[in-house]
Amino acid sequence: MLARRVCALLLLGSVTACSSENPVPVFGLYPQAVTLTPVAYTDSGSTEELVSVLNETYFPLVVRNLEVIGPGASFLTWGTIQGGQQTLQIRDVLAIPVKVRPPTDQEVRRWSSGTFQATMKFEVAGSGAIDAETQKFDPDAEERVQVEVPISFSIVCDLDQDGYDSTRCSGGRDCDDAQPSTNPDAIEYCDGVDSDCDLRDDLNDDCVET
Ligand SMILES: [Ca+2]
Ligand SMILES: [Ca+2]
Ligand SMILES: [Ca+2]
Repeated sequence: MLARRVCALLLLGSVTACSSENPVPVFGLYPQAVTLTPVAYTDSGSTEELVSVLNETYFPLVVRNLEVIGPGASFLTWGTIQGGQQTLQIRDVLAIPVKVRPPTDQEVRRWSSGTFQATMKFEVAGSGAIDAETQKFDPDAEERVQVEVPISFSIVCDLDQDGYDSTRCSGGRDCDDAQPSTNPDAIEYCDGVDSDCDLRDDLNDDCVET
């Protein structure tokens, strides 16, 4: 009975389908997956993205139990919910920012280029519902849904895109990651720099005239 009446009145939003077996509050969630801008080892962090919850129902919703988990979570910063939970009145929006934080020097030495995943999780609860049969508001009716928003981002250790990671990153062999003509497999031209990253300069490395 409870399942049917809640389902009947929450079919406004876009996130989760409602069935008689699994009634849930339905609301607007934007975006439903987040891809953050790539972060280089020299960056100060990624561009902030927002995960927004819009209350499209006819009654207040509560958002709570926010957490970010997964292998990439330690690189992320995100907005918190003041007091642990927030009530969204009708048409209210809760916007939760998320971004990749600036790396520490120690982390940069452990990084190599790669893609990381994390998941933002929170609960949305309907704090009341209108009975489909009686058309009366029932403040005691509460239905909950667990929301999971996938988050992905890349850490880039090859800024000049010559195929070799910077020596600042884990296992990196590119001694000048701003110059694609300098890398471990480059020709040692007589140009005044250690072109092939073997720590020998032109004079001591049989350089080739350009
Ligand atoms: Ca490189
Ligand atoms: Ca050279
Ligand atoms: Ca050299």
